[in-house]
Amino acid sequence: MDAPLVKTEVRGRVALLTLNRPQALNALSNEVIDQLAQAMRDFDADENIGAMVLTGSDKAFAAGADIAAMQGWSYMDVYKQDYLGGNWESLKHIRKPIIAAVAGYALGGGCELAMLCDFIIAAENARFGQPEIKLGVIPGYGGTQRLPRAISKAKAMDLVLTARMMDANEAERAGLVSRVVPLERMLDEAIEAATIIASMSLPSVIMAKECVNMAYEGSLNETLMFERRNFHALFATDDQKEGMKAFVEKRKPDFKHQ
Ligand code: CO8
Repeated sequence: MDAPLVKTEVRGRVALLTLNRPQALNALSNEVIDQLAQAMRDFDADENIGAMVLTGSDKAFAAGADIAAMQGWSYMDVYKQDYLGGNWESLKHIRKPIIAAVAGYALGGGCELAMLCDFIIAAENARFGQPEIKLGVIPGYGGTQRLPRAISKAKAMDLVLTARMMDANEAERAGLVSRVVPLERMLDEAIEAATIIASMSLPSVIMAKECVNMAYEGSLNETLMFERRNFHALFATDDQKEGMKAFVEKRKPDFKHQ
């Protein structure tokens, strides 16, 4: 049997997903994304999992969409299969938090996949870029939309139009990544962060993720109301009672995730 293109492992309440196509620097083919989407859907539905970490290899998180596969495609080929829709698009509907643990290259679709995750923890050797323009195309998986929201129009234009790469420190200064750590620390750092998230009340974690994402998707008036209504809704959970009672009683909460 062929090795899986996405390896999975469970550590406590955290699912670790590792892109596993080293010979092509984890280039994202439809097959890779199909396996990734299936694994993420399964973990999303698994009540023993509270958060996920997505990573690649030390050399590449993912060096982009699979150029070898795309090179011969016509307009009709990509239009009819709705390339980058389907399972590609489905990843944004995963409700549990996903941390991208990025080492090495995160280019093109690889950078876009990292941005689709909820936040990025980068190793010092990480390099981010949207070099599609060198191939005669443009980013097609959120690069022209998520990058300016993450790092400002000026820097996004710079990266998208010149195809230059940004190192981990520049990416942190620009706000694309939340933490930069030495390579050997990266996975532990991401798993520890995911473990903290997974220890929180799952309904409040999911609502927090939805509310932060709404900040990018609607007008301020709508999204502030969305936030307030979700805040109100959490008062219907047992975990809100437990969390606040535990604070008053000066002890750790015992969340039941309901
Ligand atoms: N697709 C297919 N194969 C790839 C890709 C890729 N994106 N990137 C690397 N590979 C392959 C190489 O062809 C090579 O294979 P082989 O050994 O059989 O020749 C192997 O991986 C190792 O790569 P290199 O020998 O090139 O390794 P280097 O260390 O010399 O260079 C680089 C590393 C700089 C990362 C270089 O490989 C590179 O420039 N890769 C392409 C980067 C790129 O242009 N990415 C954007 C792709 S386009 C894209 O993502 C489209 C976006 C639109 C939608 C996105 C949806 C995901």
